[in-house]
Amino acid sequence: MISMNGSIIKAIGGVYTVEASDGVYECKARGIFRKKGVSPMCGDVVEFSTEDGGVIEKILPRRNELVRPPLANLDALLFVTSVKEPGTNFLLLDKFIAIAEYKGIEPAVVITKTDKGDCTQIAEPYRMAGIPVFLADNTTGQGSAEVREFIRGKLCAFTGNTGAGKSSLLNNIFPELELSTGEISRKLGRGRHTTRHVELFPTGEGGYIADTPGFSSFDTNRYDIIFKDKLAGCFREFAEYTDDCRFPDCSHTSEKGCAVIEAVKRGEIAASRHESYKEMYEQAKQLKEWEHK
Ligand SMILES: Nc1nc2c(ncn2[C@@H]2O[C@H](COP(=O)(O)OP(=O)(O)OP(=O)(O)O)[C@@H](O)[C@H]2O)c(=O)[nH]1
Ligand SMILES: [Mg+2]
Ligand SMILES: [Zn+2]
Repeated sequence: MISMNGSIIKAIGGVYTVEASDGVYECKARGIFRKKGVSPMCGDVVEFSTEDGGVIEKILPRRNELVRPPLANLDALLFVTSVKEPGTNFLLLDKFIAIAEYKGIEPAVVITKTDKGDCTQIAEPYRMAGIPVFLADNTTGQGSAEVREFIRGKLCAFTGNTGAGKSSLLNNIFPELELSTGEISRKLGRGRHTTRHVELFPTGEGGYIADTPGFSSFDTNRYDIIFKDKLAGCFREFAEYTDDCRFPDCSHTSEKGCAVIEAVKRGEIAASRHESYKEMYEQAKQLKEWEHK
C-alpha cells in the first residue's frame, strides 16, 4: 500500500478525483470522515492510499473553506455578474464579497455581457472600494486575458448567478476546456445547459480555477451570515472612517455622528454598498449567538 498526497479537483456522489504528481486517482473517503461530520471537498489537499483503487485517509488542515460553493483553500473568489439577463443583484454580490473578506479570500468582480449595455454603474461601487473589477464580453473574448492574468498561479473559483456567463468566460480563457454553456445546448435543442457540479481545472504554475453551478436570486439567504460586530470589517472601504465615528460601538447603520454614513453622503462610499451592509446587519441581528457556526 502506497500513501500519497494530492488535491481534490472533483467531487461527485462520494467519488473524489485526486490529482497527484504522477496522475489522477479516483478515490473514496474513509468512513471516519462521515462519523466526524467532515467531508472532503474540492480544493482539499489530502493523503490517500492506493488500496482498492484509492482511499482518502486524511484531509490536511484547510486555510479556509466555503459552504457555497463548496471549496477549500481558495486564494481568490471571482464574482461573475452580467449587465443584463440576468441583471446584477447588488445585495447578493456584496454578501459574497463580505464572506470572502471574512475568510481571507481575495475578492474580485467580473462583469460579463458588456456587449448588452453599459456597465459603469455596476463597476463603480467596487472600483471605489478598491476591489478588482474586470469587464468581459464573452461573445468576442474581450477582457478574458486580464482575468487570466489575475488568476495566474492561484486557486480560484468563479461564482455567481446562473446564466451570468461563468462557463463561457472560462472557455474564452482556456478554450481547450470546452465546457458546457447555455449556448451550446440551445443549438442542440435540449434546453438550457448549466453547470451541475464544482470542478477545478489546472491553469498551470500550480494554479486552479473552479467552475461552479450558478444560483438563482431567490436563495440569497442560504449562506453564511457574518457576526454583526465583524461585518463592518468585511466592507474594506469602511476601514478608514470607522475610527472617526462619535460612538465607539457605532453600528454604522443610523447613528448620529457616524463617519461611515457621512462618507456615504459625500459620495466617498457607494450608497449601494452601505445599503447591503445595513440589510446584512439586520439579518445578523436576528440571529442568536448559538446559531453562529
Ligand atoms: N451576449 C452575451 N451573451 C453571453 C455572454 N456570456 C455568456 N453569454 C450567454 O449567456 C448564457 C449563459 O452562459 P453560461 O456561460 O452557460 O453561464 P453560467 O454562468 O456558466 O451559468 P450556470 O452554469 O447555469 O451557472 C449562454 O447562452 C451564453 O452564450 C456575453 O458576454 N455576452
Ligand atoms: Mg456554467
Ligand atoms: Zn459609524
